[in-house]
Parts: sequence; structure tokens; C-alpha cells
Amino acid sequence: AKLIGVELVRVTMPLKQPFRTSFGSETARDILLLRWVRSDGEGWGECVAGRDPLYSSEYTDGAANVIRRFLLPRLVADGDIRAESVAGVLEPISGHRMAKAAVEMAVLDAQLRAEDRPFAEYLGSSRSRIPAGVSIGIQPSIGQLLDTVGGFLDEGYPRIKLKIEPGWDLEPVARVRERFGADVLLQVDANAAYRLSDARHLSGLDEFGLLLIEQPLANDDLRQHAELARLISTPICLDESIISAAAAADAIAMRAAQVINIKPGRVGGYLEARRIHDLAAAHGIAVWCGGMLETGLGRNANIALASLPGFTLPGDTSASDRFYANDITEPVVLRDGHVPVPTGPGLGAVPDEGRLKEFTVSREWIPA
Ligand code: OSB
Ligand code: MG
Repeated sequence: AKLIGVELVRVTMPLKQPFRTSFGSETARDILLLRWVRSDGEGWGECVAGRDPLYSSEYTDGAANVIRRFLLPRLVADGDIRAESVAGVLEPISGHRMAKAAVEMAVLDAQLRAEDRPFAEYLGSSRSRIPAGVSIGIQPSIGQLLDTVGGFLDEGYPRIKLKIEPGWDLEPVARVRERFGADVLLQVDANAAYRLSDARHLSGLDEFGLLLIEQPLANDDLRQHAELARLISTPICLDESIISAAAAADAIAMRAAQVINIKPGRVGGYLEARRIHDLAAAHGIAVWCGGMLETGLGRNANIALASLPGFTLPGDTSASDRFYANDITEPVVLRDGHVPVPTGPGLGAVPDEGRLKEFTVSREWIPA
């Protein structure tokens, strides 16, 4: 099929409550969407970069720029564009994995829609629903934390993840355990806020029976994570450090990660994400699907990915109404602690034109 052009759509999605992590607080998501228009139909991609380069070096304006200047021209010059060849064509451009992932996602969606094929079928997965975890930001007080956790447990979320940072770690975990009991599936995420010299302090988490601690140390501290794993008994899960299947292989070989959080945007796309799933499964390493406060576009694609059998831990695949009062797609809805694996063609959802318009701040048409 012939590529006609690509539209870059910028949306601002207000969050129901501010979301605070160890690296910053967000009140709205500044999101870049891509509409990939072919002669036989179209597909949508969502870029997970944040407005500011805090989680990683990528940021929304930068992603739009690199897509416009460097990624699209290479793909257009290559001619017939299949999702499976996107990463190879873009390989000479270093880094910018979130931008590349957004492009590959749009190409894949258009391709699957043209074949009338659902993403889960393309992946070869068969689950019809998956359990959904929820990620809870750093709260202004313990009281508000307990109310928030209680609310999500009442909604039926079977797994709770608490964001932590120095000064907000042992106490919130202890109070959540004290209030809600030892059976709640509980884990923490530090977003790289600690140093190896905090090992003794972090071993204070060991008594709380956490599923894992996510990314305690800096993004490039693989060796230090391996050392920390020898000093604490809470399993270590890596997020920011795992930027590719090669990085995952290094982390596994070094024993720096007992668990891996897979985020398609962080690793350059859903196809690389799948390779990490396969690699981890071959090594007996559990994986789960992370989240980047995606709209229903990214969320549905993540849910399809997370229906692969190696995703043995609940992911950050919470429903649309966890972050957004109104999503741009049909909302993802939680039922009995699960979210449904999309069954329609493509990655699972399309934006509703009316709701998309409500959140759109700019659109740019780039002819092929
Ligand atoms: O570290 O997992 C993270 C959101 C933005 C940046 C980093 C992270 C997160 C989350 C959100 O935890 C999880 C979600 O989308 O539900
Ligand atoms: Mg994380």
C-alpha cells in the first residue's frame, strides 16, 4: 500500500489528580500522536515521551522534531514500509527510542487494520483479559495515601504500586501493610532516586513482603543494581535501565534484575518489547507491562502485548478512568480486577473524533 502522508497531532490530556514521582509532578500529559495514512486506510501511534526530559532524555517536542526531520524522510525513501522493517531502517539514527516506537506503532496499526487482524492474534497470544495493577504517586500525607490505596482496592485492582523516594519509603509501605494486610500484592517504584550507599536503608523494605522494588538506582547503574541485589532480599525489577533486548540480556547475565518491566516506548517499539518478553521467558525472568499514562490508544496496545504468556505479574495497565475523566478512545474499563484484551483489528482502538478535537492543541500534515 502507498503511504500518503503522516499527521502529527498534539494533545493535552488533563489528569484527574497530579501524578508525582521521585523525578517530578505532572498535572497534564503533553502527548504526540501520529496518524499514518496509506492509500488503503490509516493507523495511529502514541509517543510516550513526557513534556520534559526527566524520566529519560526524550521529550515531546524533541520526539516531534526527530520524527519530522530524520525518521519520516528515511521511511519514505525506503518505499514499502512494513512494521517489521521500521527498526532496521531507523537504526542509523541513534537513540530516540520513544519517537521510533511511536512511528512503528502507527505503521503496525495501519498494517494490521489493512489485514483486518487484531494485534493479540499477530502476537500469538490467547488470553481474553489480564489482571490490571495501579501505580500510585507520592501523596501529600499518609492519610491521603491510605484513602487512595483503599479506593483502588475497592475498585478491584489486584496489585498496588507505590511510588517512593528518600523520605517517602519505609513509612508509607509499613502503613499500607498495617491497614490493608499482608495479602495485598504490593510493590514500589523509586524511579532511580537512590544510591548504592542506601542499600542498608532499602533493606528496611525486606520485612514487608513486596513483590519487587522497581529501578532503585540510576539508569546506567547495572553493575550497582547487581550489587544491591546481593544486599537486599526484595527482588529488583528494572525499568529505566532496560532500553533494548541487548540491555535486558546484559542485566540478566549480570544478575542485575530478577524481574523486568517492559515498556514498548522505552525500548523502541512493540516488536523489540516482544523480543525482551521472549528473552526473559527463556531465562525464567518474570516480566510485566509498564505504563506511561497512555491514552486508550497506547493502553489497548499494551494490554494486547501483556496477554503474552511471559507477562506473569500484573502490569501498570489500569483503566482509562484511573488518570483521565475522558479518554480519547472508548474507555478501557476494569471488571473483576481485569481489563479486556482488544479483539478488533489493529492495535485495538481509534480516537473518537469529537473527543480528540477537545484535547487537540495542534495538527501538522506531512505529505509523503
Ligand atoms: O516509572 O513506571 C514508571 C509514569 C510515567 C513515567 C514513569 C512511570 C510511570 C508510571 C505510570 O508508573 C504507570 C501507568 O501508566 O499506569
Ligand atoms: Mg517505573
